[in-house]
Amino acid sequence: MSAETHPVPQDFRARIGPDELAALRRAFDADPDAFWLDQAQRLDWEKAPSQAGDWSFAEEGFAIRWYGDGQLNLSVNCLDRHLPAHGDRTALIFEADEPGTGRTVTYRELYEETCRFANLLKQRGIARGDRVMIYMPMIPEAAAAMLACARIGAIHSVVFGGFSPESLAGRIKDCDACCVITADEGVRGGKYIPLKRNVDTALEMGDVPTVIVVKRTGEDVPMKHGRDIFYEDWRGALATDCAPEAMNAEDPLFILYTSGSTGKPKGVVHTTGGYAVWAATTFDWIFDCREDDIFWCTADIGWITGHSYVVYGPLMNRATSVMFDGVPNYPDFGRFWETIDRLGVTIFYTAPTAIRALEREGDNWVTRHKRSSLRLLGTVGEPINPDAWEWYWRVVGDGRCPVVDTWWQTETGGILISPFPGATPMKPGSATQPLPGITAELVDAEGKTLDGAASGNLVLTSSWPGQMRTVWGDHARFFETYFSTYRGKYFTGDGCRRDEDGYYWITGRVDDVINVSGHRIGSAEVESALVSHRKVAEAAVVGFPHDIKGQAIYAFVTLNAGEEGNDDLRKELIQEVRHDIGALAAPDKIHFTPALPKTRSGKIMRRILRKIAEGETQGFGDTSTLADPSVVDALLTGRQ
Ligand code: 6R9
Repeated sequence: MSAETHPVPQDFRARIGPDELAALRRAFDADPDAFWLDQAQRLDWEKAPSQAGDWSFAEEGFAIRWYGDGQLNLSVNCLDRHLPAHGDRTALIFEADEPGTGRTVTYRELYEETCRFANLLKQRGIARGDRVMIYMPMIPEAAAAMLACARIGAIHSVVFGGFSPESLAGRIKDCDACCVITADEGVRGGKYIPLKRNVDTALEMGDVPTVIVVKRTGEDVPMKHGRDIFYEDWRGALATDCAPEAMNAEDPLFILYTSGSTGKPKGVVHTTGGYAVWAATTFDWIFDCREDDIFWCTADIGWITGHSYVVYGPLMNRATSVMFDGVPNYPDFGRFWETIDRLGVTIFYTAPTAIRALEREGDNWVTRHKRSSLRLLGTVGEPINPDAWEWYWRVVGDGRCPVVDTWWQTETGGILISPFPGATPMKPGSATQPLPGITAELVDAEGKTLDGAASGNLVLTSSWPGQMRTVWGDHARFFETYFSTYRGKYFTGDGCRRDEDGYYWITGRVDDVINVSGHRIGSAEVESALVSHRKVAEAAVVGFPHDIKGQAIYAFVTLNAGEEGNDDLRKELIQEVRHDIGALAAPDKIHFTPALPKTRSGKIMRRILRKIAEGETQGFGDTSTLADPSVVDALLTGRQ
């Protein structure tokens, strides 16, 4: 790992410099409650909170509460409060798949669209506390749909358009949703995605009373009478005002499903007040966004990054946010940089996997575009290797834009470890230091706290406003997943090294979550898709290093007696995973093996499988606990 330090570029001036950052840290240390109440003042509250956090990590059945006696509406904070002086300011720049075919939406227009949507939801009987699924492309109506839910107090759950009907159906069932908002089709990279048809397939497994369809391409799609309506058919008759619900700070705002080590995806629940404070605060601190900035986060709203840094964080801060409905390589590998020049993007936030994929295509795609508007770059989603960091810094940013490597999770609501662009010297590959208010620790396998320079597992010892509150419908699972490994501490699932300067270097997941192109895939989910094929007896799935994706999926599969493992079956199995989960979870390698390495008690030894997937031929550690040590030799000969 490179330990070279890059100072804050000389010409980069940010609101928060080293002194301001030090003052924030001091303020937190001196009086955490006052510090957190101070941050809450960024928002407009219907009823201002008098308390900050109220939480414990140690008790089962515990609750985490922030700003418990406060009341607010998040859509008001994103929209209404900006209207008197800034209604004509651009809120969203929609950048469609075909370059130059998008449009801009002002704060007033987004407010009106949100109110129309909210009124339509109300007309369909949807009320405070109801769950609404959003399965949409990256179009302004998707942001309006999220904000409309927030306005009436409905709980949204956005599902990425790349997930299969089966996945969508599972989520609808888990949170008992009463409405799906979708589009006729999506368009990405010139390809059409049959969103409405996917919804129809999902609803065959469990119906809902209302489906609202936004027309994106105008494709003729089947509509079920009484259930399905086109938004456009109603839009003209809907009022452009809608009184906001006063929500309690701890009322749920959204559920976002994410993969863990075990079982099916969990519904991560974020509540209104704390999430809003944290998304607004971190957006302001880390992106230093000002009046004349144009902010572009390339994430899809189906992920937490899209929630916090395409929609809520930027809008609460009255920023101009780009909503990109394309891919980095369409129409060519210069798409990002061409778009940056055309829109005048000043702050650009993307994923290491995209950076690596574009770096591979050569500097020309970048340097033929000016990029002179850029002043700040960011990354998120997975560890960035120092080489890719240097390329991003040197070629994309011409060595003048700070790079903020931001570590956080669906569960954390917003960024927790990151440089402040105007204050923190950068080390390529390190997310640098925890933000003010965040208390991180490294612990060893027994839970002992490690001091100074050390490697261990990353835990957080105190709560912050953006922390998830529960797993939807399963509070015991919340406790079990995050607080039972190290009693009294939140376990992130990530390994981490801290260097002699106190910089954090996240090394990746230490649990059975595989990070493919920044997307979390649970090995258990892929295994269950594979074993649902009638020829498969057992499957074990691990990650292995991949140049572009960071990690890719390696599946070990044993077949039922008499079945033969060949390329046709490999294709069928990949199809099975695409069907059950989505293309993003498709294994890169499928390794047929007569047996899996198991302990005498029947536990699969993934440690050995990981080594084999990584291409190692020896050094498997202690294999004496294996029920049948000869399995390892058989595995080595069959490697993919
Ligand atoms: C925001 C988001 C969370 C997991 C997390 C970690 C990895 C995210 C990272 C990073 C190293 C960074 N991760 N950012 N690893 N450096 N800057 O990605 O949320 O989809 O829930 O993934 O992603 O492993 O635990 P989510």
